[in-house]
Amino acid sequence: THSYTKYNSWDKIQAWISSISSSNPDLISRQVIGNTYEGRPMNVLKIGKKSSSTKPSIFLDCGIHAREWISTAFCQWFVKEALSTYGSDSEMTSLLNQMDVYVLPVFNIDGYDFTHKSNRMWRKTRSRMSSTSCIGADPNRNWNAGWCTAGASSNPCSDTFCGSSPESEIEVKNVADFIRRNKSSIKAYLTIHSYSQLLLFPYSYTFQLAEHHSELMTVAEGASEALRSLHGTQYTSGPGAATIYPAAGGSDDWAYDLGVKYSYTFELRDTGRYGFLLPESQIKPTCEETMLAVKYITSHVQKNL
Ligand code: 0X9
Ligand code: ZN
Ligand code: ZN
Repeated sequence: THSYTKYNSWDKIQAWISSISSSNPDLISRQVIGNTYEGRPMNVLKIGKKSSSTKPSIFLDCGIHAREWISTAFCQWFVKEALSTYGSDSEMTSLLNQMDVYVLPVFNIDGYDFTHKSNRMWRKTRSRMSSTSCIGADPNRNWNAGWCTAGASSNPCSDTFCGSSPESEIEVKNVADFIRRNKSSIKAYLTIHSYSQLLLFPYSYTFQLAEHHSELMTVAEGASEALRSLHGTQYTSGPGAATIYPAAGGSDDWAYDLGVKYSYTFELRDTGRYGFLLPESQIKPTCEETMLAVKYITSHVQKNL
């Protein structure tokens, strides 16, 4: 059975997606944006008070990288918190009244399933190419943003393989199409990874500063401060290239260059003691503190609509 304080298998998450959407028709609607390489449906949950007109929105995804299980846990936590605090928490109520939040609970479903069944440390998609026996591409090197020019590999056997072309991975194509389709409403793009305790923003494909660098930095520092206030967890904020490493073809840079100004990549706990194998006992504190940072960003976005 599904639990917010456990790392749920894809089968459990899929059942959870169905049941939570049908139990909360006033606040959640869902849509399939396409299937994964292996044919699993990619569900996006739209969370927000129903409205006759299109609301401004935020796109949140988890699980781009298969082994980053705390990321996937966070999207489920976010949905639960949104539903359970709407109407009592003023920030959440205001957010969901004014905006919709699109949540993609698991981006790389095939990879995530593979980490549960075969190889816990798998990172990439599970796509096949006729030219090689190596499997998958890095779904955070496959976007059309300086594609494969830095911090990515053209070797299909590498963990950072950029793919045969931008959006060669069907999961990336499905999400990119969705964001392009809803571009006029999407005001923020938030993507959750682990680990290193960082709050990153563009650019990662170049060391050049983004046009909105100072605002993005100020908001990131405010969000990190909010996060730290709960359990003392320290985050570092900054542009990806200078803060973690140059790496082209990432979703945050792509969304930003499309025109989504508030584009952030979270790298959740920890700093390496457990790394990707973060114990389940840390799901609750990690998700609680991350909620504060996400809400800090969404409040700033709302103020600047
Ligand atoms: O390398 C990545 O894709 C991310 N780190 S991870 O350890 N989760 O793999 C960082 C992504 C930062 N943004 C871009 N490189 N665009
Ligand atoms: Zn990652
Ligand atoms: Zn706590």
